[in-house]
Amino acid sequence: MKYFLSILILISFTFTFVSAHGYLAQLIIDGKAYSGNVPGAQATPSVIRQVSDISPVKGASNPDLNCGLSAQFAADVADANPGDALAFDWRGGDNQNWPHNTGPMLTYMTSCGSSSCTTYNSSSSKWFKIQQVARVSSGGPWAQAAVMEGFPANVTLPSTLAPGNYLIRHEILGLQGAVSVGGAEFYPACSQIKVGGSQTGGPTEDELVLLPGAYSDTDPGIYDPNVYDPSASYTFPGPPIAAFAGGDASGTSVSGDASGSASASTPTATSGSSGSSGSSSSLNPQSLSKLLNEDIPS
Ligand SMILES: [Cu+2]
Repeated sequence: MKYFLSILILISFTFTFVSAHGYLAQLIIDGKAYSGNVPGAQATPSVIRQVSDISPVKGASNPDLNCGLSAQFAADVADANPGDALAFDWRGGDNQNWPHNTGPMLTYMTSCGSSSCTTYNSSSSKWFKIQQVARVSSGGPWAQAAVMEGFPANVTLPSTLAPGNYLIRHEILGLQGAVSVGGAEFYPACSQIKVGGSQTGGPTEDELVLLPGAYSDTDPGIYDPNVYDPSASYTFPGPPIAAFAGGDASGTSVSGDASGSASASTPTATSGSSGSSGSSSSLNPQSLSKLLNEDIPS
C-alpha cells in the first residue's frame, strides 16, 4: 500500500510537470531585446501584449485565440525592418524552460492600419502567415523541442514586407494531448512592431484569415492521433504561407536540429498541404492596409 501511494504521488508529480504551461517572455529583433510582462503581473511598458495567465487557449473558436488569454494592449512599439531576424523566447511560468516539445510553431501578421498598434483591436483583423515549422526533419524532433531546451524560436521578417504598423503573432501549438479532439493547447502571443523601409510586399486577399476562424478542433494538425509517430506527416492548420513571404515551398526544410536553434530558414517543414500557389499580385502599402482592415464577408 505504501508503495502504491508513492507511485500515485510520483504519477501526480509527473502530471503536474507535464501540464505546465508558459508565455512569451522576450522578443529579440535584430539583436535588440524586448521583455514581455509575466502573465497577470503588474504591467510595465512592453511591445508584447500581456496575457492574463500562462495557461493555454483551449478550443479553436475561442476568442482568445486572437492574441492569447485576455491579451491587453501594450504601451510600446518595436522598430523593425524587412528581413530582420526575430527570436521569440518562450518560458515556463516560473521562468523555467518552456515545458513542451510536441507540436508546430506558426507565425502570422496583421496590419494595424495607419496608426500605431498600441490601441489596435485585432479581434476582427485579417492575418497572413509568414512562417511555420513542424518536425525539423522527417522522423526528427519537433522544432519546439529546442525551445524546451532553452533556445528561442527564430523567424525572419519577409524581405519584401511593405512598411507599416503590424502585429506579429507567434504561436506555439502544444499537441501533447492532441490525440483527443479538443486536446490541443494554443499559445498565441502578439507583439507590436513598426516596419520601416520601402518594400512593397504583402499578402493577397485569399491568403488572409480571421483568428479565431482559420482553425477547427478537428483539423488534421490540431486533432492528430499520429502526433507521436515520428514518421507520420504533419499538416499545418490555417492558410498557406503567403506567397510574398516564401509560400509553401515543397519539401522539408530544416536548419538546425533540436539541439541547436528552433529555426527553419525556409518557412516549411514536413508540410502536408501546399495550399494555393501562383498568383502573387502584391499590393502597395495603402491597399494592403485597406485590405487588412476590411471585414471579411461571412
Ligand atoms: Cu502546457
